[in-house]
Amino acid sequence: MLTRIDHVGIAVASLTEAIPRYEEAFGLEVVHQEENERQGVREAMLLVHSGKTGNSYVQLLEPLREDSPIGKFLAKRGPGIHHIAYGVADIDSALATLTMTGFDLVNKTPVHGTAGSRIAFIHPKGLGGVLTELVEAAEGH
Ligand code: MC0
Repeated sequence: MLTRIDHVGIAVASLTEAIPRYEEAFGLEVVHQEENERQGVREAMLLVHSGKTGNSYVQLLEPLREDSPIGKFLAKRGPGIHHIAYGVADIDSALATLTMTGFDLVNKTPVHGTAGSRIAFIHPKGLGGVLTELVEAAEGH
């Protein structure tokens, strides 16, 4: 079902401060930035690797408001790894399989993710405490 690690989502207080650290440390480049009002985030995607089954990124996430998943996470735990995201070729079929096997889905149907992707989150409690996202990337991403 999974085709790659699409991205690791990292909660930060400020993109302006975090982006140069990742650029300096690893020579990564920001290839996309976006504000996602529904998710309450401003995000930056830094390309790590391009492969046959798609790309892998570091995703830096800054909250748009305190009462958002990233805002609450920062207040509770401070900056750090917020979620892992796996690529899938067909997110509808992946969600149908997970529903059948009884996983607790945060999103029962796909919602809008970065760069036109279709995404869905699976609750951390069923996956070893790790908030997990599935990503069906848009063409060319
Ligand atoms: C909360 N918990 C986590 C967690 N966030 N555990 C692991 N990783 C995380 N990131 C745990 C808390 O410690 C707590 O555990 C329990 O979940 C409830 O926490 P809460 O603070 O009361 O939060 P809730 O229940 O209101 O929400 C948690 C939930 C939420 C995962 C359902 O954050 C959510 O819906 N996340 C999915 C959307 C999201 O994260 N959007 C931002 C990225 P205890 O043991 O104390 O009960 S958007 C994004 O990344 C997009 C744009 C993209 O990739 O394209």
